[in-house]
Amino acid sequence: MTHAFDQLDRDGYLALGPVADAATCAALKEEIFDWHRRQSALRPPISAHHWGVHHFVEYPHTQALLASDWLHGFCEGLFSGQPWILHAIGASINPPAGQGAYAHGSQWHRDSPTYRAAGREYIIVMLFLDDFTVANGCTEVAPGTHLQVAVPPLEVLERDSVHATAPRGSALAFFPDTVHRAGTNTTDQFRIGITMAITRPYLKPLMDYARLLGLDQESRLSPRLAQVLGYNAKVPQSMAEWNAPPEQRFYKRGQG
Ligand SMILES: O=C(O)CCC(=O)C(=O)O
Repeated sequence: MTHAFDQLDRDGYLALGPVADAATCAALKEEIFDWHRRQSALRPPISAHHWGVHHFVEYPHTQALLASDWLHGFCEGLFSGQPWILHAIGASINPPAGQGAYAHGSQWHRDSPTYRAAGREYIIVMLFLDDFTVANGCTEVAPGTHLQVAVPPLEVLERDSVHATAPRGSALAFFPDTVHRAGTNTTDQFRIGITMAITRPYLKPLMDYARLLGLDQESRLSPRLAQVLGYNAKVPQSMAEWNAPPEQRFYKRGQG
């Protein structure tokens, strides 16, 4: 894996896989669709075709993904054995042309507004739930852009970018500074991936997953999943929480 991490450091992205079988991919899609239905009922539509789906961590296959050996093996190597947490999880849904655009993803962009020179404290891992092809708008990455402070001009991105084509069940890791986009989906089928943003615990996550699931749910989770969902890196909200005994501390020792 050392060689692979060298490649990641150099290019800003790394193909992983295959890491998940077809049944797992199908089950993860069902969880995304169910969450999308539930969330759509709870919020006013942002647009007629709003495909943003985030934070579906209560589902069993999603939890199994977050606790999977392949993800842990990868992160363990990348972060040199230091702990890490989920910063955000979302579905990257690239609809067929005419069924709305995946507005954020289809523009060249970085996932973090703060340029951090590809330090090994933040990584994006995307699991492909469909075959990713040029025709269905696979992810496109611009190699080496994580090492450049400024985003290169459009013509350079278009010239140098690489199509991350791979079969369903494969994964792609890239730094948040690596400029990328979702391609245009010219098929009549949705193209779906799960994007996990993963960081060292001292970076503020986009969602407080421990409180989203419930602080009282920790005993139902494996120690590995509790770590990933931030139960060991919670921010106290009161002096009583701050003064908790060591074994109940909110931000536990060793989180960095
Ligand atoms: O869906 C893709 O291929 C890219 C996803 C993406 O760019 C993002 O979610 O930031």
